[in-house]
Amino acid sequence: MTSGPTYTVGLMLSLCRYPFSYIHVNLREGQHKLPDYLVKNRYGQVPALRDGQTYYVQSAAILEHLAESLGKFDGKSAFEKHRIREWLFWQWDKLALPIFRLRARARGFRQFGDEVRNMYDTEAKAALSVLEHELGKNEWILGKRPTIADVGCFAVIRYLAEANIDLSPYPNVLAWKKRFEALPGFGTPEQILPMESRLL
Ligand SMILES: N[C@@H](CCC(=O)N[C@@H](CS)C(=O)NCC(=O)O)C(=O)O
Repeated sequence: MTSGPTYTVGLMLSLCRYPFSYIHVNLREGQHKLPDYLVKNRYGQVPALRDGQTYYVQSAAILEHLAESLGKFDGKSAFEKHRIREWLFWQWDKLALPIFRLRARARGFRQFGDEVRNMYDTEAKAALSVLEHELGKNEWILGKRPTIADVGCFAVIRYLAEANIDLSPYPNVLAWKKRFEALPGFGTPEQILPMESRLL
């Protein structure tokens, strides 16, 4: 099973046409909790991005780092950068959490009862309604062009089916998803994350 946060980073690099090496960390074997990995990511999670001598962690923070250093999908003003950050915080708080939890349950990685499942389902649909409303105003989250706010949200929406959530009641989100998938450099998790190490 691919990691959604890791896909976020791989997708961004792919959209930026920036070649990267990929080292697979096997979560089932607990490699992410071993001392040599914790040096890279103190939170004991994937992904970790090495750029020069520095390891960057937390996918939303990595998106900001890449947007700034590669000069792509970034905000063009301090205000736009602020708006993007708002969306990235919201995306983790309201969108990613319920969807990734439902996906993990469906794939057998987490166990919880129907009451909790229904709670996450309601939360996920409430977040989708927010996105649906915003995407009714513009083609992209911030307006006329895609930014890392779209990349962050897309990398979650991509996994909706695995969370057993139907996107058809959200036509604006569906249209935006199709626009996103047509961007140059786009790839699915399976295309971008090889699940085995690939060095440049
Ligand atoms: N907020 C983190 C979430 C990362 C995350 O949840 N990674 C999962 C894999 S999809 C993980 O490493 N889980 C193992 C754990 O948390 O112990 C990010 O965006 O990088």
